[in-house]
Amino acid sequence: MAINYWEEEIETLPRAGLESIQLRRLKKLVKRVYETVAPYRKKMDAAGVKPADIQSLADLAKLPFMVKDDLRDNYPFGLFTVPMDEVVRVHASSGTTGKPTVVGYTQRDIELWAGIMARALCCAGAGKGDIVHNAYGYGLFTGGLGAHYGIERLGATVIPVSGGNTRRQITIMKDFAASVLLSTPSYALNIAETMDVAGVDPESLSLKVGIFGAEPWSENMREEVERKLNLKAVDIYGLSEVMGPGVAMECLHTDKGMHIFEDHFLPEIIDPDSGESLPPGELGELVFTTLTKEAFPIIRYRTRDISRLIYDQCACGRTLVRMEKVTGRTDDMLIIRGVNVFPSQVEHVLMSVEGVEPHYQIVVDRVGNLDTMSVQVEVSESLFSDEIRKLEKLSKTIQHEIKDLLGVTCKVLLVEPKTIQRSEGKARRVIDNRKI
Ligand code: DLL
Repeated sequence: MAINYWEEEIETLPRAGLESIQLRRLKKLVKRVYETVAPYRKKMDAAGVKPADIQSLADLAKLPFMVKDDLRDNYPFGLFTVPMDEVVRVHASSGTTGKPTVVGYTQRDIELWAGIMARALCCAGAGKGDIVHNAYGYGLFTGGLGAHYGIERLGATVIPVSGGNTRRQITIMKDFAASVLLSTPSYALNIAETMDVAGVDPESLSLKVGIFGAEPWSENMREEVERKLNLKAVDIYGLSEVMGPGVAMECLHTDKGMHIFEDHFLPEIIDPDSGESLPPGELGELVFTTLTKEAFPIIRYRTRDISRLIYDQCACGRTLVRMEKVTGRTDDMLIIRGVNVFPSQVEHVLMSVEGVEPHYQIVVDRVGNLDTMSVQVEVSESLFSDEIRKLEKLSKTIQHEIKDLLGVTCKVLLVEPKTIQRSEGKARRVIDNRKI
């Protein structure tokens, strides 16, 4: 199989060359961020580190970490390094409570991202002439638009279908002879199931590869989706705070991890408890520093995703380090139908509703291939003895508020006071019955 590179020279650069590019970019970035963003300057001053202290890649460890709450504290645009009239786009993802985390892009960032996504698509063997069915959601989520610009940059044809209306998606995929499918892996399974019900034979489609990500998925799921959709399934990783989709991408020549586009995103693995850097190959929390982004660069961002870095030479010839499939997180973030949900956000909604007690439990399941979420919550004695109609109204209100804030539809079950098991330590807020 011919290997498809987007930027062969940089993707196959020996490590020494790559590291010298990384160091040059890192020094420039730290200086710029220190000079332009007060919250970074404050954090670096408190850690006693100045831009001039960064003389090697190992010096990165001297810099303070950034976490999701730093974005919340500077909501919405406080960490941008350029004036708003240079920001041409914003995206947002879930914050840990009421407010989303917001990221911004200059025109150059958007162009850079398109190029990086084109690289990622090439890893999956896609190119000009392909018809790409993009079922990632368009909107504040980075998936839809991020992939869209990359597909166009590649010179392929994009079908900007976004999520939902699965039957129509199947007709379009078939009639337009889509050769590449982009979606979350759970949505791909949902498509497969809907095809089965509708009696559509996967052989009648033209799909050759599926690029699935935005949520964890196992090797078993890969096998299932490959069989049911008659395609080769590859993994794509990314997060809004670092850019969006395309931070790392699996190639067709390995199933041992995704290549990180290291000339743009500098990875580290740390011990999530001590924050210490771990030696190559160890399992730990993934941390990223962006090296080229203008509007919203980020230094040492703790992703909370658990992975390890693989430095073996890949059969595809790319020298870029690989990250192992993400299997878990160090925090309690759930991904429900591709949407990131923090239990603290649900709590935030519940606590704003009168008569609701601070005792609740979130139950997540996978029914067929669809994630479902239900929230059980205690209501006060007086409310509970009220008429059914009032309770129904309350449960609808909660459901509506949750949908409004999180974008996820859930079932709400109001229960009598003292029915939810009390904790004897950490409350067990989430019961996740999915077997991924
Ligand atoms: O999910 C960006 C994306 C869009 C990636 C489309 C791939 C495809 P966020 O909404 O900010 O961004 O969510 C980021 O999703 O920290 C991981 O926990 C999880 N995640 C993303 N890709 C994968 C993957 C997009 N391939 C969060 N495997 C990340 C496992 C993933 N988890």
